[in-house]
Amino acid sequence: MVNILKLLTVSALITLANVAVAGSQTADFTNYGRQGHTYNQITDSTGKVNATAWADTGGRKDNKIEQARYLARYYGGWGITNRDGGDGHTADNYSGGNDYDFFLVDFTHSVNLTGATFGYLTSGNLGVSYAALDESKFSGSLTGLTWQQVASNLYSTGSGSSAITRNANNTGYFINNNVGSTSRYWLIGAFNSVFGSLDHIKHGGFKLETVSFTKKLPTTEVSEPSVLLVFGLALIALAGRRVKKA
Ligand SMILES: [Ca+2]
Ligand SMILES: [Ca+2]
Repeated sequence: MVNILKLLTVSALITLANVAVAGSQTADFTNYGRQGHTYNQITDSTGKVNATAWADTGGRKDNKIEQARYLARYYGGWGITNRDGGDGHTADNYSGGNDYDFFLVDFTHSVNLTGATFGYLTSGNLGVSYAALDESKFSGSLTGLTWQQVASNLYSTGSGSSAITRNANNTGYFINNNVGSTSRYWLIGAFNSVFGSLDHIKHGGFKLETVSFTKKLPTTEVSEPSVLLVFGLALIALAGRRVKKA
């Protein structure tokens, strides 16, 4: 009986822990593709979240967005090389004509983007910008738009910029506490002030490893009745144990 009680108590605690983090998920891109090879689109480890790359390298003023030349996986994660000459490997905002390299992440259902991790960062204080695209207006392609248009409420339901917290070994992460919007389509890229300004942020770039998100509607992987059931069984076991002792 004591063993059953322990088992049920542990089960109840694990169940509670699952409920507490239910809905928080991570799209991990680190195992997709081959290091050093180039791609137009990448997919996370679940096969459900896709990402493409974009930059403002088009148009006469070099301000119109078009798909980047390629995505490539490096030791520190995924980088973007845009269509302007001399652009660096990172998703950046300073090389190759100071264009802004962005990942467009397609989640297949509406989510709230809650953060991202980066396996490589350039030096200095860096920022990341992000936007939830309006599902009812966004066609699936950014071609021909400007970042200003994307940031406006014509295409975005919410956007912002955050400083990247730097870890050891040039890695880092950001946590998004600003945008409550949900969308199937999220942009995440090198800091661009049209999405929200930041103090003391220098130009730079990153290589992306994962993005974190929560589903639009809270989904509990373990339903509430089953939590009650496990607790109920634990209580019955406890009661049984006390009766035996008495
Ligand atoms: Ca780049
Ligand atoms: Ca440009």
